[in-house]
Amino acid sequence: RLQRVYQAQRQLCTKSDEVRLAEEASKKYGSPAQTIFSKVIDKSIPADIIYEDEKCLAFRDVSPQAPVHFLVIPRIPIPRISEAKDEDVELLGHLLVIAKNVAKQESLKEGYRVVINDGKHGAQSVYHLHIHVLGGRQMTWPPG
Ligand code: TR5
Repeated sequence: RLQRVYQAQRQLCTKSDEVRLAEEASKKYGSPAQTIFSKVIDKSIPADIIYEDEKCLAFRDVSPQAPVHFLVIPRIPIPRISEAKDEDVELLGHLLVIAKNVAKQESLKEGYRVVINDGKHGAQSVYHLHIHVLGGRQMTWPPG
């Protein structure tokens, strides 16, 4: 049901609205607002969680851009990769290792793409650090 509501909202958006949404999100950033991903972590909203441990979790993207599209997020709310601290080195490494392990669990044998969007120019729309993993189809380069 959540996915249907979300997709109905998204269908009202054009491609340039995607950029506008990201711009609005980047303006709001700076307030200590909890993002939607905090609610995924505390399980106050439903998500299709495919892996979790004490540091992070992985769940399917509600608006998948490939046959397999999941996100890996830290439990602590780092807003964006550019705001990560040098001391986060171990956590950041952990997130990448989990992205790789879950990609294997998802049988992405032909390869996949790993993406982190940062800020307005990166078209980030949720200000809780997340690693996208997309696979199950041929990707192209450069990204839009
Ligand atoms: O644009 P960026 O890189 O910030 O990526 C945010 C991603 O979060 C997008 O791919 C969205 O489709 C995804 N997203 C947004 C919501 C959401 C989600 N994935 C799973 N579950 C979600 N819920 C419950 N709510 C969202 N607003």
